[in-house]
Amino acid sequence: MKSWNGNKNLKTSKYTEVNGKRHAIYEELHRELSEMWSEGHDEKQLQTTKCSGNAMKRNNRAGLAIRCVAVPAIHLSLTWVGCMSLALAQQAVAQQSTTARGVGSAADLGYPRLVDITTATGIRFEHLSSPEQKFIVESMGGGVALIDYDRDGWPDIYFTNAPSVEMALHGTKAKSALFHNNHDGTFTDVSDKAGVGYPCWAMGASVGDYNNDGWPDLLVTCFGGVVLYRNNGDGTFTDTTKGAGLSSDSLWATGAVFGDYDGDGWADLFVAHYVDFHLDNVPAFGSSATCKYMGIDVQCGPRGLKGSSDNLYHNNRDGTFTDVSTKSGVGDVEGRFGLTAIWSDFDNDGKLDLLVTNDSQPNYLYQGDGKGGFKDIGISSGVALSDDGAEQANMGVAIGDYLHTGRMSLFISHFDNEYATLYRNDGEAGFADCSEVSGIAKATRGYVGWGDAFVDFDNDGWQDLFLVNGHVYPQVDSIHKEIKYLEPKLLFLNQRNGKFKNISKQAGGAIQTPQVSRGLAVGDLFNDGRLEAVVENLVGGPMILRPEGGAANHWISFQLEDAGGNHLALNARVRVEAGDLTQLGEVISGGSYLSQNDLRVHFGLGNHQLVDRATILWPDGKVETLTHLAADRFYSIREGAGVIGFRLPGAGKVK
Ligand SMILES: [Ca+2]
Ligand SMILES: [Ca+2]
Ligand SMILES: [Ca+2]
Ligand SMILES: [Ca+2]
Repeated sequence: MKSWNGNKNLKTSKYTEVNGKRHAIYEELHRELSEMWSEGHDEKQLQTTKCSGNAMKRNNRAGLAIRCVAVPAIHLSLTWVGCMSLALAQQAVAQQSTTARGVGSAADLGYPRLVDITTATGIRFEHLSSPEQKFIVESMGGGVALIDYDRDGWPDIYFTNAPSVEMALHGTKAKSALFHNNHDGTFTDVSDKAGVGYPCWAMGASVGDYNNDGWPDLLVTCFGGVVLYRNNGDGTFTDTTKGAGLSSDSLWATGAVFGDYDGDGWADLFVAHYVDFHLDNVPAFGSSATCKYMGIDVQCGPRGLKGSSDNLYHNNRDGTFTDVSTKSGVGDVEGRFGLTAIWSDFDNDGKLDLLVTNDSQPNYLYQGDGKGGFKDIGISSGVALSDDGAEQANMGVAIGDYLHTGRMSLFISHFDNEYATLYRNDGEAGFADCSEVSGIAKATRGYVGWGDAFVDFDNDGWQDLFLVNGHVYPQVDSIHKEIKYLEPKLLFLNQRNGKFKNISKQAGGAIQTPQVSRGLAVGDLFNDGRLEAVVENLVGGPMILRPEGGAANHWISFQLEDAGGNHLALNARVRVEAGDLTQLGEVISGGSYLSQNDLRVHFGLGNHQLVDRATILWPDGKVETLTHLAADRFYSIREGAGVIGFRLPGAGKVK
């Protein structure tokens, strides 16, 4: 991409040296946001909402009227009251600033249909699976990563693959695949040239630049440790697992994520581990109480099996990592069934935190001190358990500021007898389970959820929710009329008032096609300003969904480059203001379920053709402000240098 050499619409670029003052910056940003929310609603009316009780704490500092944080060990439905009070406030603002979306078909709402374009992309890939899924290790895989490995500005796709136990016992491997984006809607399988076809019994993948050479590297999690592929910058990768000091990681790894927790400019690596499972001693199908489901024999686990501890690896800045699991406090000594991890500054104190979900056990939320120490605040923050104090399956995790409050909320997918959980971030390290009041709970019961995303398919500036499903037991088809092995996907429209509307049956037939889905990655595959969804299925081929039709809304996309190390700017945040819309986005490694979204930060802008102000909070705490950015462009931003290039939608239009 050429250097940026003049854009009439870009008037100023302000770069602020504020080392060590990140918290103050956040407070300032939130004060502004809170003032925006406060306009137009009756403060007195909201303060009459009852929020007393031992399980609640008043949290009135940030100016959002009354907000409540539940302590989930004590079962109170008052959490929902707390949710309602905020919802009322936001509804008032939504009605004032934007016409709230009513009910009707997706087409009535101007929402695009999600069309299955897999065949047209030329991608031919099949995740292997055994028909009976007799062992848990056969039913958990299928991650997908978007990685622009050749840095041509077009996301490429990596699908993981895994054998069955039978295949593995006979020494047969399953081939994972990397597909190069050809810029014309098609992809080419480059797995052999790239050298990433046979990493291991692969589960998931995530992206980070561990050696800070600017080339995104690929971390594959395996039933049996991790494989680190260094990107050589010439279309090939080298397996550097051993040299990097990661070959001692030999357990069943699931969600692995890069994040620079100590702020030294080098991306560190967290690896969650699941079950202590060995092919030479597999638990027999249906053999005990934990191998039954509704009275029939099924695979065993995770309950009844031994869990495995997690690992945090500190980047030594020389291509190697040091295991700091014990010292850091995130080592999971009790060995919970870890599945998905995600780094973000959840409490907005300027220090990176780590969320780790555990299957059928309480989640961890590790509050970071910025220096390498962590404290688990899962229970007190409200994200360890459901609102009624239940341990849930905790499969996939999406984060997003779906309410425009300047905080990252959580959406966690679960098992069929549970509901997917929407944890609203109320600040002060407190979350409220808003699944019921938001309308998510009812629609997600009955499905086994995996990959999930806050995603604005219609670019109206409000993040919708997308969830892919599929059961773990093929045997359910023989016993149950309601629950099936193959399940449809779910799409929820953000109503801009804290609620979501289930529009799954109004967004085209493709997502109604029942499948056994696992991974989900979201990104703008075709650089046209619309986000695609890539779904990896456990059984059979993937499904690539492209939004078609709907309103012609504007958008903007940012590719961030950190000047002080951490090249990919992981966990940098962008706040975008366009007219009455103020949104927050973040560069995130890993997440969803075993998957990796596009590292570019994309925002829908509704009918706004201009971003008034984009504020970038770099990982090192510096703040950069860009004003008057024209919409419908991809901007490359380098820390301290502002816009260094931009791209118009479509192929070959590089300015
Ligand atoms: Ca590419
Ligand atoms: Ca690299
Ligand atoms: Ca680091
Ligand atoms: Ca924090």
